[in-house]
Amino acid sequence: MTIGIGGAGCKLAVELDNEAILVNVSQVELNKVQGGSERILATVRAEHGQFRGSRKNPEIGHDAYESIKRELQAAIRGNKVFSSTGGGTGNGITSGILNDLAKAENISTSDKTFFGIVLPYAGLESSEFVDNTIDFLTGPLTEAIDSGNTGNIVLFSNKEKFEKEIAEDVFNTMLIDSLKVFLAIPDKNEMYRLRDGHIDHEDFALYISKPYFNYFTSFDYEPSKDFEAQLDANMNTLLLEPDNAIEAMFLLEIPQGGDPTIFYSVLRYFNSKDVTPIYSVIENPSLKKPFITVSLLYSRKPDELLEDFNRISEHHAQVKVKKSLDQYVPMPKLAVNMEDEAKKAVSKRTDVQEDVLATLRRIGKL
Ligand SMILES: Nc1nc2c(ncn2[C@@H]2O[C@H](COP(=O)(O)OP(=O)(O)OP(=O)(O)O)[C@@H](O)[C@H]2O)c(=O)[nH]1
Ligand SMILES: [Mg+2]
Repeated sequence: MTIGIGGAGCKLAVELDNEAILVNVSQVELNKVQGGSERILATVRAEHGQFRGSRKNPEIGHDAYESIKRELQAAIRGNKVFSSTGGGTGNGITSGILNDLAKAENISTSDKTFFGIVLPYAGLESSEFVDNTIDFLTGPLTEAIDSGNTGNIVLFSNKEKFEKEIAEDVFNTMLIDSLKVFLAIPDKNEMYRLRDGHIDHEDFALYISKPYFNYFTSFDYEPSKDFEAQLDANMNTLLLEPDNAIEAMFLLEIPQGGDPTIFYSVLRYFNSKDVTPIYSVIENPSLKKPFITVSLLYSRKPDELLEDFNRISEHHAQVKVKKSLDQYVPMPKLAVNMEDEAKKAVSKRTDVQEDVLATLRRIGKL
């Protein structure tokens, strides 16, 4: 099941799933969305009926969350949530969800929620959108991830939409099409002739239940060329840039009768990064060239997340983001992909013990 929250969230949710549940504080906005199934109107204290949005004020969205909290907490379990961080409704209601998740105990793998979140392009969007995003990234999002209670989080960026002047509906289709390629991995694994490895629905469900940021991309793979160079050249510009992978997954599709051993060089690349990916090599008869879909799970601390957001901003907006960045004391980067490293860090650095423990919890070692 898919749940869309606020203007952008609802439009993206129906793009993925025509049966999506739609949530807003404005009846007008809910009526405008084509498709979807149930509509949930969250209550705000309005004098003349609920026809307006949260007017870019996350406090209004957050207040409204209280009225639908129980319903929403049940609905999101094991499902996908789409939202944006710029406005008041998506930001406020999603912050409420994340705050509650951060406090929750024992959320099972199958109950974890997958989040798709749209970030504004700070270069051309309003300063309220930027400020709301900074609060969201450094507050509720980070805390929920640190609690280990979310599933994967995909950070979509509106940068390309504004820079290339793409129509909103066209851009939404681009975002969701890109996500669909990643989500198709277990179906393709099941549908096509398997040549090596395998990623079944259970493996995939486990992967997307991990509390990390998920970056994915896909491209025609040239086995004779360096994999890392191809990965760099085929960045998914619809997503925030990833950090070093903690875990990874890839699906390599080869033409009928193609050489299945070309996946070893991809495996060797990940090995050189201390990552052991799960993978599947299948034969797709409709292909002329090998095609690869890669996903990386990575972790970010609040100041690093803001830096990523800053990197996609224009100069005048960067100054603003930088001011917020300065509020964060930079901490040495922790090696989160190895238990030993993390333990070493705990014993050496008593001052950052809490951060390391949060990291350990996040990677499932505690
Ligand atoms: N990619 C994409 N971004 C959108 C879309 N609609 C709005 N946005 C972006 O989302 C942010 C604004 O959030 P909305 O989702 O419109 O706001 P909301 O959550 O409904 O909150 P309020 O309107 O303030 O009640 C801005 O960064 C917009 O550029 C959309 O259809 N696609
Ligand atoms: Mg709105």
